[in-house]
Amino acid sequence: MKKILIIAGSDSGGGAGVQADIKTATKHKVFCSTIITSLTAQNTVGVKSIFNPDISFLEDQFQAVLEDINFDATKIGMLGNSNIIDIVAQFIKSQKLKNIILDPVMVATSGDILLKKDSINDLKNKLVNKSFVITPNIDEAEILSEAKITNLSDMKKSAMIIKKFGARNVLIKGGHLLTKENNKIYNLLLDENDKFTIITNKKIEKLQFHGTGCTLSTAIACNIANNNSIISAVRKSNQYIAKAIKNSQQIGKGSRVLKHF
Ligand code: PXL
Repeated sequence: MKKILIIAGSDSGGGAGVQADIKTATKHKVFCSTIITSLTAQNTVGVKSIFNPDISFLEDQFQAVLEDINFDATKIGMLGNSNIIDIVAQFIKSQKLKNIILDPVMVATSGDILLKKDSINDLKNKLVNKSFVITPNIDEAEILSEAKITNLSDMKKSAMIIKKFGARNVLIKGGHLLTKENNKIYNLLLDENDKFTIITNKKIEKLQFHGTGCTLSTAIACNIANNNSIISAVRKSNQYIAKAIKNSQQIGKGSRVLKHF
């Protein structure tokens, strides 16, 4: 059985974060251990409050899991602040964690802040260079590359800038970009051979989904753990998320949740 390590925040509502990650890994028949960086009191409408456990408890989680288990890939989601980023970067280095899938989570679908603004540079300097693939959405790509994105050509430029920070592969998710063909979403992969691949999805208008970024990055981690190439891992994960979105449901008063299984 393949094993992945998930380093991410908890979403009490169950739609995103570690809860979405575990469902995704289970559906992929991959075992996952979880290091919880942050606890959010949240539902499908929004985040009420955020509690970050002590840094020493974060270290204990890393030590407990890593002295016992070897992982085929690691997915990183919500980190919260610079202290957490530091510890994650230290453990990646000291434990030689490989196949890092970095979802640079900054803001929730509801608009709530999940990474402090002043920590973005630390994310950029300490984790992007350790990642096998980074998976920003349009807003995150704009922030990381400090460049506005209004079309596919801008997405390519932004991906090249982010790759220069040291990520081996960059996947920019185009869901938040309005294209001329309004029914299409362009996802852009810039791979380790500097080749661009565009993977399209059908745009589902006027609906908001919760947990898509978490789900996609964990699906990629599972597919990489299963020895897929980056292009194949992204394509398969894209098919998985398209189906989970197609079958999504309104379970509360806010965003729809994905059907992971
Ligand atoms: O989708 C980003 C995300 C990541 N992690 C946690 C979240 C969310 C979005 O709400 O709650 C814990």
